[in-house]
Amino acid sequence: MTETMPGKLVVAADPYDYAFDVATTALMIIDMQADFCGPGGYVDAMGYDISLTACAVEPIKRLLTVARDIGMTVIHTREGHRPDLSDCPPNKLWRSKQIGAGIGDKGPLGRILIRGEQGWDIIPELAPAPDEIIIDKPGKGSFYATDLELILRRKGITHLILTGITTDVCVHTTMREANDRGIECLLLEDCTGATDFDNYRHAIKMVKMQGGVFGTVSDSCQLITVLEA
Ligand code: C5J
Repeated sequence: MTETMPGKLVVAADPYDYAFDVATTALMIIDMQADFCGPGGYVDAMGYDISLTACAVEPIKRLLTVARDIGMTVIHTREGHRPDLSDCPPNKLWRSKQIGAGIGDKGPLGRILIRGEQGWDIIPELAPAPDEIIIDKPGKGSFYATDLELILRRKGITHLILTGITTDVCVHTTMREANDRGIECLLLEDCTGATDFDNYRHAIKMVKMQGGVFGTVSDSCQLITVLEA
């Protein structure tokens, strides 16, 4: 690891370079579940092109290997609901049914977005290691109705490197929630994807507005170069 600022690692990013310490930074891998990027999952059932979300798998995998090697905190999230749907807001439920992929309905990977089902699981390529944190969330944001904030505070994490899917929904919501809590965020554009390419592009652009309204944007190659230097 190279220090290019006193006591800090710095990765080139847009609209500002991202300075961080490994000890106070966590790699967040958001919702890399079969329901969001696998054949037969929720996104597939809605008729979207899963190659637009699955494209994040390989870059995240490479970065995860490096993060594990250097001992960076890794946090995985999973969106999903209890089998009785008691934690699924009615508006989320009826909208999913309206598009033909009802939460809780049976699909090729089990009941859609239900905890414990095959589609809800994180894909094997990115399976969490036993010591990694997993946050189960009922909503789009990773802070809502979870213990994420408490865990970050306990671990002294002040910086989050965001990866996962989908860029415009769960990644963006989490980034906004984190940013409002004073957490310095870096989004890696090759480690994320959306169900619509224009939404992906615009979600990245939105982060960069106003001098970095939600944080800053780089890619995994630039980050890995800094981490391995
Ligand atoms: C969505 C997510 N898109 N993980 N969830 O419903 O972004």
